[in-house]
Order: sequence, then C-alpha cells, then structure tokens
Amino acid sequence: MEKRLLTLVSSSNLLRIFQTQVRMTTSFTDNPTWIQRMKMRFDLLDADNNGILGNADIALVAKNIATYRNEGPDAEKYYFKIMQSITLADEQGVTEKEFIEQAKKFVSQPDAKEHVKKLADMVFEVVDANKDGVISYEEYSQVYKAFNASQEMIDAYFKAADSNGDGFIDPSETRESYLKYFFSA
Ligand SMILES: [Ca+2]
Ligand SMILES: [Ca+2]
Ligand SMILES: [Ca+2]
Repeated sequence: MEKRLLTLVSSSNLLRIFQTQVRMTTSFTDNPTWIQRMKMRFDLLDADNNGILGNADIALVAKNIATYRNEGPDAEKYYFKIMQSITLADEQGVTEKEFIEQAKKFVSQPDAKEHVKKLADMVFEVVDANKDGVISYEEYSQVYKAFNASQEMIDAYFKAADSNGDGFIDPSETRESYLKYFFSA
C-alpha cells in the first residue's frame, strides 16, 4: 500500500498537475522580481527621498522638467497635473508599502491593460518635448534626470524600451515597455 502511494506521488503526471495548480494560484504580483521593480519605481518617484511619494515629489519633478526646457509656470502646472494622474500622488502621500499595495490593486483591475496603455501615452506626451512623434535619448534623459535617476538606470531603461534599436522610442514601444513593466514578473 505504502509503496503504491509512493509510486503515485512520484509520478510525473501528478507533479505536472500540482505545478499547474501552483501556477494558476500564484500571481505575478507575488513574484519578488515584480515587487523589486515596484520598489525601484517608488524610489524613482520619491524624488525628494523622504520615504513618502506625494504631491511634493511631483511638484519638484515638474519644476525640474520646466526648468531644463526653459519653460514657465504654465508648463510646470501641466507637467504636475499629468504626472499626478500617472503616479496617483496626492497631498498626503504613500509609503513604499502602500505604494506596492496600490500597484497590486491597479494591475488586478479587469481593464488594467487599457489603463496602462493610456498611461504610457500620457508619459509619451510629456517626454517627447519637441513633439516630433519619437522620444530621443536626450529627451528621455532629461525627464529621468528630473527624478534624480542615475545615468546607468537611464541607459538601461532606454535600451530596454527601444526594442527595435533605432535609437528612438516611438509610442508603440512606450506602450509595449509599460505593459511588460507592469504585467510581467
Ligand atoms: Ca517624497
Ligand atoms: Ca522628440
Ligand atoms: Ca525604437
């Protein structure tokens, strides 16, 4: 009896069924790689590095972008509004832990992928400073520098987003990289 049970347990069929069940019940948002990516996102967005992501960070970044581009308060206000809706920042702000919970909820919505595509289009609008329909390395660097991102990070992100390697990021590459960023482990 015991021997038969052992044979059954070690059978590859049973193992396969078990693995399928594990895969079905585990979401990519539980994956350490995904959580680490969201932690890095929090670190980037928390521009003043006080451990809270809120309006203060977004205001700082909006000011930086407008300053780099020699633009006035209207542009700054516009950047603030766009980035606020992208990051869901508010006056009170969130901690890293709250931010990750927020991100988990966000990607679990039934229409989350459509939301992320819209979000990617909004980001594209802001980053494409000269409005020629593509993001150059300079345009990309400028915005990430406004968040105090390291050159290493900027280079890695740009390379990953420019999937056809032509040196520019187009709107479809932005959508593609955002979908990958939020929906894969
Ligand atoms: Ca902050
Ligand atoms: Ca451009
Ligand atoms: Ca490209």
